Amino acid sequence: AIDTMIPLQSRALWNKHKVQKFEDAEGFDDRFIHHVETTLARSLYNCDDLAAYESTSISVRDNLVIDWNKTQQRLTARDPKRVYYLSLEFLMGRALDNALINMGSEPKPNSNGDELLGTRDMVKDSLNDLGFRLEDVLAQEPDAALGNGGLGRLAACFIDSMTTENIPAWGYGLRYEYGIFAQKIIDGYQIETPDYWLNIGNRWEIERHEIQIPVTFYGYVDRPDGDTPTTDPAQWIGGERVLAVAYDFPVPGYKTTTVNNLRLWKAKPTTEFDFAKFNTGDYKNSVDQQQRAESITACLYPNDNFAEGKELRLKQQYFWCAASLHDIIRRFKKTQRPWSEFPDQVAIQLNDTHPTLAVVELQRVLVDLEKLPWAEAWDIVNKTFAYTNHTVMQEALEKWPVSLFSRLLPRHLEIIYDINWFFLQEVEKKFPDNSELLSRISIIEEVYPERLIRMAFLAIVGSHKVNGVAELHSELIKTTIFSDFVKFYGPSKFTNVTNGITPRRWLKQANPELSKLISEAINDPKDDFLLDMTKLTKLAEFADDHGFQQRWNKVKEDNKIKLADLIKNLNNGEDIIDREHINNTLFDIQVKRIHEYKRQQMNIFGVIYRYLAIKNLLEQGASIEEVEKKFPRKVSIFGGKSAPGYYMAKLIIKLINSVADVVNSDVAIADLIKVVFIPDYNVSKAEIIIPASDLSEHISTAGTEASGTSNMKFVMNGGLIIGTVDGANVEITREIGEDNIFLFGNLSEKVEELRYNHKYRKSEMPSELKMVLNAIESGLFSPENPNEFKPLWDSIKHHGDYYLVSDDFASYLATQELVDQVFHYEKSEWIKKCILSVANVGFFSSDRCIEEYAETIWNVEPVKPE
Ligand code: F58
Repeated sequence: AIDTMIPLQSRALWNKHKVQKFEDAEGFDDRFIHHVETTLARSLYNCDDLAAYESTSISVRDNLVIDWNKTQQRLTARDPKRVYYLSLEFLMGRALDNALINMGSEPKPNSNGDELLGTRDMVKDSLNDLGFRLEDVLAQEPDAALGNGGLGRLAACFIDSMTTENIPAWGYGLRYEYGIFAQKIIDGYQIETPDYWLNIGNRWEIERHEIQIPVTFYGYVDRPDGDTPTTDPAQWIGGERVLAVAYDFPVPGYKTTTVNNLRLWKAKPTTEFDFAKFNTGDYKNSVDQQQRAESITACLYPNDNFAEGKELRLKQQYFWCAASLHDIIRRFKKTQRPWSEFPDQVAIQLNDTHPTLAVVELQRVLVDLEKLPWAEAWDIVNKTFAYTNHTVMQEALEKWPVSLFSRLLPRHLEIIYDINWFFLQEVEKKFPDNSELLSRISIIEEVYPERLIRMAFLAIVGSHKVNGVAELHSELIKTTIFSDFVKFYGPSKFTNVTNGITPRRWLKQANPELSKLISEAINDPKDDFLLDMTKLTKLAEFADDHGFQQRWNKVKEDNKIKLADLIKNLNNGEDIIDREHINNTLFDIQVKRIHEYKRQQMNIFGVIYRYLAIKNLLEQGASIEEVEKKFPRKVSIFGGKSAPGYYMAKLIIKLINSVADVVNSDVAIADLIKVVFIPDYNVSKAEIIIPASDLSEHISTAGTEASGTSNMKFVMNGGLIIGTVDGANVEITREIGEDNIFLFGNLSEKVEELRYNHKYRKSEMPSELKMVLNAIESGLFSPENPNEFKPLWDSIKHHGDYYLVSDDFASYLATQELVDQVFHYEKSEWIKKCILSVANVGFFSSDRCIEEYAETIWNVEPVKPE
């Protein structure tokens, strides 16, 4: 039932003053000036770009909020099943441009009636008339960088697609005051500086003062009826209490008026007062202690594929799970349905194991507070949750010490023990007398000096479906880390949903010129292909068309110029890239978090090899023209952050920058190679970098990259890929065709054997790699400190080469040679490959991905606006 707080006789008045969206330029101008003068208290005489950004954002937000309210009213009336996507990270990037693209429902004729204008173009013209350039206005917005990498960006693409698909969905996360750190490069080293993204306020969020949820930590468990079993209701008497305040971010969908909600929690002190402290005159201390509540949501942990076992991190997780579940349950209870219907109304998706405590918290609420029998409660829990795994790497799998749990969450620990006890009973029943299996599959790892809780196992046991994020990865989790669970549950609990990306941000917004060329070519003036990417297949008809190829290439060249401009700006106005030859310079890009498994070290070794080979040819008396035939022009572009405590990753960054210094200043090689490290890679830089690539590198050791999603972004933007047979590269190959991708290296089936060979020194290092390592060891790139990069060569030569660089290096170089050949001597073939790739990239839209989740895991239906 819709809220009826306003008396019936007052409603007419409300309806008479119904707030309206702006629909045209007039309406926008009006709203814009209104907000400049009232909300911002500025005027025509002191409105700068920042004020224009703020006023535009508030005006756009007004429209979104009107549709947001309508969406919520519709859902309250229809009360469908809802999806809750729990993610500790939402790497949203900027909101304004995306909102302008998404909310532009139907393009309308401009004032002369001679052109169809979407909302973005209309606002652009309006801002022009008002004295501003849209580009400058958009650039004022700081990135919302509440995530580390792929996992956080996936969550952002998913809420875009869930809204576009009209799925009743909520995102739940934390409102960190500090997002991922900003990266500075000083003398070639990464320096981290805090990202206080709220510095200029945040015009997109709506603070819900009225939604404040108390969350408890520490304390003890009380059993009112004496020594009852732990599966009976108990009372948790908490120690510390903090409040979770809701901050809402409206999420627009493309070509729909559905607006969903991303709800992020901020921690703040309760208003409870410590009288004991106050009475002893310790007022200041008592206030200070309360103030510490805020530290819970102060900071995003900056690790990528590494689990940090800090108490504050576990506090973040519980704080967020408790608040979100409370909110979900409150919404469910409004409808007065019986608890048995909870799983028909609620689907909760766990984005990795970070929200696994929600499983335990729901069981606690049902048993302790709602007094449901254990088994009945557990059945509800199990039907409600599903879990997505994003990695097979041991160091990234969360395990929490039992001792920490017993202090911070004593009742939850009891419940986990009971969940495990019932689970192991079932295992024992199915596989009697198999104590090895029991200890392998147990949620509790019995290791000295302390017992650990395996969160992934808890997530599996608490969920009805577990999915990997690409086919290869979903197979690997079944045969490696979760194989015992497949034995016990059978294979049907495990499934695959290959990742996807939103074409609104990653094609239309990042690459407007390519998007325009496509919509013209396939005769789709209203950009419906952004909803139905199968329409792109029509592009294949133009793959051989010489004129079309030239227009295609012109778009690429313009994007490369824009990237060259960005690089110039970041380099204090000094140009690194030779503008004259930009079209026949291959832009070779690897941008992603820096990690040994992603093998940026192999890429830079490849660059070093090329440099040494060129120097050798020149020394043997070859002319630069002759050398260029063998090693045509190439710029190697890197970007990405290292976790602050990840020594090897930081050393790789330093090596890239040191190589850049030597190579870029070597006049003898006459611009044949340039090396660029772009500092502070983030979403808004990605939107400039990705459309400019000729070739991008996705070269992880086979079996280590769960999916990768930037590989999809690069293909969607008309770039080719050099990659290993890993993650989603496999399916990209299947979709776009193996002629259109440069694959190399060992397959994942071989990895174990190769590692074994290294261990027993049965493998040879290829001569090219020897040459590279010798050069590094000679101090060529660190003359003042020849041993600076010792850990890098040691890890290959003496520590077993875990990431198998020496096994893949030769085929990597050979494949790079092939790349040069096609790019420089068969350019038309190259462009054809790019066009065919885009024509067949449709599968990787996150819309397809969300449809799969909705059908096979969530069992939810869209609710379309009337
Ligand atoms: C990434 N994981 C995978 N984790 O590495 C990548 O292959 C995949 O495409 C992507 O997820 C989406 O499925 C990832 O980004 C993290 O950043 C975690 C952050 C929190 C700590 C543990 C790692």
